[in-house]
Amino acid sequence: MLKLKYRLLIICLSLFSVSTYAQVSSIQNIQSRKILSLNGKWNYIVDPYENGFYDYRHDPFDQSKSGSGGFYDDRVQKDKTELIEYNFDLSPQMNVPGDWNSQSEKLELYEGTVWLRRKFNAQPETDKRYFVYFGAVNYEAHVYLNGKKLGIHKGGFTPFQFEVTGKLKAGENSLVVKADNTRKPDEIPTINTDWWNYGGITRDVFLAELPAHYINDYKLQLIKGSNNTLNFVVKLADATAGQEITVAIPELKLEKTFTTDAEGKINQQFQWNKINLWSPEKPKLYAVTIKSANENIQDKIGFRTIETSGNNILLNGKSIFLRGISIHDENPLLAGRLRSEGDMRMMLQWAKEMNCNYVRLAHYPHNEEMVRLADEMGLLVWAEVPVYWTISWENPATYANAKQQLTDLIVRDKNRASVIVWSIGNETPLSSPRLSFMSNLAETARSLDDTRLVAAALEVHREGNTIILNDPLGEKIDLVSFNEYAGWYWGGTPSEITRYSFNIKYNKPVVITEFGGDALGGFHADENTRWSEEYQEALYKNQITMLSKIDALRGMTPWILTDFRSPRRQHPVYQNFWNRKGLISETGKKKKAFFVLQDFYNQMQVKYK
Ligand code: GCB
Repeated sequence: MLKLKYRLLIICLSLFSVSTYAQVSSIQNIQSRKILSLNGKWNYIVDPYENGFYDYRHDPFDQSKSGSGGFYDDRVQKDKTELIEYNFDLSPQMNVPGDWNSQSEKLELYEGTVWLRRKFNAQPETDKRYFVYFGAVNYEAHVYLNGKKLGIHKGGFTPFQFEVTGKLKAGENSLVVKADNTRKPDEIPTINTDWWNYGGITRDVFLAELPAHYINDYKLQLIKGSNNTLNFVVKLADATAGQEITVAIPELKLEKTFTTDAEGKINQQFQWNKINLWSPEKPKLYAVTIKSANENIQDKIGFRTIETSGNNILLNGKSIFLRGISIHDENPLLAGRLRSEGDMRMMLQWAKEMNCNYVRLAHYPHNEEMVRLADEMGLLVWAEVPVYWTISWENPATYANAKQQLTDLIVRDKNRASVIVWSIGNETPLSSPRLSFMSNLAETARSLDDTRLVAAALEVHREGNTIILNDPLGEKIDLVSFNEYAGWYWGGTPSEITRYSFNIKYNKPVVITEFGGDALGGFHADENTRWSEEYQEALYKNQITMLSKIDALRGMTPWILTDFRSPRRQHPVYQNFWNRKGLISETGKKKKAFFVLQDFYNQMQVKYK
């Protein structure tokens, strides 16, 4: 009985302490703040039994009375009698940012806990606030500074930060992260996906030094439907009234000063007439400064409008065709998450070579740097959250998690002109709990940002030779956007698929979010032979013929730019843990179908000039 009481107490204490960790909302444009990079070599310990987290009764050390005992203490043996069964200093190192799977053969298929530690020096000043910022950790991160827990974060693709003011030491500090990429049914994504579950600290880590009343978030964008009215929003980290904030765009001779209200906020609209609008053809970005008495934040922002009208997508008021391709956050040549600007540029450059004006960054938020590059290179973006396949639709915690990831994505990327679509998910199976889950996500996206389109990659079904789209979620979103795999998973050989026609319930622009088929780069045969480049080429030709029958067709992002790693793809000759639907192979060679799509996009470019 006593034991049960004790256990209940521990559970209550642990719930209490989880909720008391300081959760701060995302700091906008971290790169432009005063930051110390904590990237580089981190020592790591692989911990499949979570030995550094639980004691031998499986109670977490960080919930014990002393709060210590775990690997986050980062202890070293003081004398020869002392027993310590771990040692970060003597453990191997890996690169951060970087997934662990691609850095050690032993970890290629590993799913579980790895502890990572970085030491750094700091000289904290008394009137400043300090934060550790993570671009992304997959999936669950427990973060400790100098042996004290800062907090927990779930979600593998969105940024988070913890305040360390008063916790940072002058001199050497030890930052320890327990990263756990175990797949679980109630998480976002769930246990089943078609991509590699890369674990670790996959994006930048910074220590940020900010003034006491720092600017936490800001937005500068055109309001919905206007090409000359700007909306300027600022949120200070605290409710300081009367702070003057100036927004300036020297090139436009624009300079305006506003004062924060009682909540520490500014939300103002004003007209400016000489703005050159951003488009893929002319990706005009303006140098923008946002200044307060103690801060000077630099950004590069483009301005454009996006809306739908009947079957058309209007960019800056003009009907466009989205010449797109889907992309995963993975470098096919080195098989790992994209690690640097060079990696990201390579992917987007390939899309440009295909004459794309649009990319689908599937199936989760990509790096902030990727979206900034799209801004710079002139590529429109579909940005997505990993609400993928069969999620736990009825679990409120799962919904809260999905909503948080969507919110963090929108908060992070709302100043990027390239982003035109917030996607709330991919191929989610019809049911009424799913419909309310997804409808609520759609509403969340709209309430956070009413200037972009909201969409999801839906599914179709068939009756005879008719492909039908009537998913009720179609009513709540702005595009008829769906995946269909005619010629690969169903519908016969590529030449047989042109018999299909479409029955689409909604009068909205149709954007095909996926079609495709696998081809092993360099394998040549006739066009009915699976896995050959000729099969994939014929599939693309016939898909284009079939899809061109849809009057409302306004774009597509075939699946996918490059081959990518997937544990679901096990054919020993043709797949070998690779999904081969790439138009570019894992050696960087363009397959035949690449040129079919390029040709089609050249025609569409002329048609929509
Ligand atoms: C899909 C999924 C995508 C898969 C693809 C495939 O429908 O959205 O994540 O990788 O099919 O290759 O089967």
